[in-house]
Amino acid sequence: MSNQESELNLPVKEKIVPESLKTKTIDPKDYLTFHKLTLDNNLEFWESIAKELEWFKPWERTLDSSNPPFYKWFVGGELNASYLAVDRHFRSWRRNKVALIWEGEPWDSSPREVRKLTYLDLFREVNKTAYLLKSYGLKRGDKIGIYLPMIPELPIFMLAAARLGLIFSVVFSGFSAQALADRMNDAGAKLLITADGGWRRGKVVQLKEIVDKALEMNKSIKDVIVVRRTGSEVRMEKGRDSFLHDLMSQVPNNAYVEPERVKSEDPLYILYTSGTTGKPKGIVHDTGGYMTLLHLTMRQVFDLRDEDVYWCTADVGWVTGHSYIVFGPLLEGATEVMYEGALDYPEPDRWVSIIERHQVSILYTSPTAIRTFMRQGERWITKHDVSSIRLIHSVGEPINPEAWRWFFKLVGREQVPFGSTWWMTETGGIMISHTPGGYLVPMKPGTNALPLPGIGAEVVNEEGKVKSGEKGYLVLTKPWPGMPLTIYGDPDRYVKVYWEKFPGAFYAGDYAIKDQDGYFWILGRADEVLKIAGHRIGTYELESALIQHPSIAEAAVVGVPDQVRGEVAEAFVILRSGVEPNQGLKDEINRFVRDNFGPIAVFKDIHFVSKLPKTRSGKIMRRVIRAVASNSPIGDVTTLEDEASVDEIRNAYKEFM
Ligand code: 6R9
Repeated sequence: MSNQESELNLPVKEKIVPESLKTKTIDPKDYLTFHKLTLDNNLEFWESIAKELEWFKPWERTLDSSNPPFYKWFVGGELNASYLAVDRHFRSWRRNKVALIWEGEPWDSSPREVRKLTYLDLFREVNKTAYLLKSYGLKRGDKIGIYLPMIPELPIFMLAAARLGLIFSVVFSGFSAQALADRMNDAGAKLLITADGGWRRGKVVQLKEIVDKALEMNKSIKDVIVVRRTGSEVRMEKGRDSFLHDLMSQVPNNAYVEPERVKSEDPLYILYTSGTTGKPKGIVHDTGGYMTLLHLTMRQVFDLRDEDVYWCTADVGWVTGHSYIVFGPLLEGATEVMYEGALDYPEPDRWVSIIERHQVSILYTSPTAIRTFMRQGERWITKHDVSSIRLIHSVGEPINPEAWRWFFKLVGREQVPFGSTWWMTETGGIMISHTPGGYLVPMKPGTNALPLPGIGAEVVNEEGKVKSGEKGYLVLTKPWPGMPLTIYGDPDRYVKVYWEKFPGAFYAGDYAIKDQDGYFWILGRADEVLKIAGHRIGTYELESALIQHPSIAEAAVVGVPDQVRGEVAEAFVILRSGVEPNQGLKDEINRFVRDNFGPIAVFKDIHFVSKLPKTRSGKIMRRVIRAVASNSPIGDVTTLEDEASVDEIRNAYKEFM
């Protein structure tokens, strides 16, 4: 039973209303009355939000639902995401307002590396970069890949691509060559932007080397642009690779590139995310619907105002960074912090010092970060002044009530709204929050609270019946702006994965409970997807990485709870005949997976077994392995082919405990 479930079984009396913000709270019942109105008048509601953006051409049809589930929002409308995030502020009083406060990871460099970019700077950089991309002959609809560390060039390239109507696909810089190659192949990207290296915990990650390896497995990429970040020696391939600074010296300083008038339903980006089986899915997001949802959530969930300093601690390589570092805050003309490295480098209070030095007022972070801080101890926080913080949200996985209370006390000073926003790569933006509609509902530690205005969410059982107070599946009951257009290159899979289990509703893949107040408690994935330190990884992807090792014949991976990371992977492998199982081999396999998949693959352990529990049709029964690993009842095993396999897992487990 997870923490959330055990809390829920107690009568939940604890509803926290911060004293200082009482005026802005709303009774959940009143909110739900309003929420119902936004569902009953759904299109009118979304029109009223979309109207607040600047459109080159107004839309003719709010929602085209002629071919479900391939919904199209704001059809006929034309806009440009780069124009909205940059030009609009450049043309307003915000021209000299700071957009990005970027802080590099190296700590002892003097002066400390902090780069501030105003909206004017951003406008110049984005235009010059768009000019450069254009000189490669790229045109609207072409795909490019971006594999960069957390440096300002990352948002700048995304915005420059959007300006030209190019479809970009960012790959998290913690992924290794194979993962990068797979994504670039699937997207058919023509150009790749990378860096010589990136800083992580004081060490250089050799990104260019990884790119060179990936491109041995790719044919679509013809050109590579390399940003100089660490100054590492890199191999440059003639006719393919160029340094950004060399290219930029040819670009006029006052370059201006007219933003393309893209259609609302034109794709803005493809972002790969892990599913239950097979290769990662390329989630395609549109432009008009996506920007509309970001506008709503920045205004309401984050209550963003011009005087705020906003900081989202995610990496731009994941959806949280796409929506809540790049497009959301810039769309609203925010001043935001972007930090390059590890939150606890070189000391556990790096992140607190960032809050204090830049006077961060809105913080968006993750449960795994909070649990890490908790383990490091409160003295790292109390030695700094965090009183600038006025709002906190977390994202990525369920937040356990202990971690919530600890952070609420130490950083929230028991005064500020602190929510856990539920959403996913597919939804484009936040769906469920403690501050829906711009008002705070009383907080209950561990919950996600209520769906946003216009968003229909329910918990249903296997038959699709709505359930209150019982564990079931989370579904979204109405199309929403920001929803996926499709899975890139595989529309059938899009239908199958999300829309077939509960016809007419979007199946999120999460277990959830809706309580007596209508609050949602998202409990975790209902499928074979892991959230390791908030990073979404498919067990299948890790299994594929394992079986590429020459000593491994078969592999099964399950998720097991972890105090800090929330969840980690545990592997059970069958070795090829003649291979000796020993600790050395284990270490080597661990290294192999990290090298081939990326350092985010964290195994708690790797067990050597001679059989895996399988169904008679040969499918690995991960459920059985998970039950053994978590010491809970195995349940129905009538479909199991060989019961001895379970004993073996049990023994493997005991041996290494
Ligand atoms: C934004 C993001 C999506 C999965 C999702 C769920 C989990 C995210 C959560 C949460 C409980 C929260 N999740 N936020 N679970 N409370 N506040 O994380 O996207 O990487 O696609 O992952 O993350 O399990 O299904 P993504």
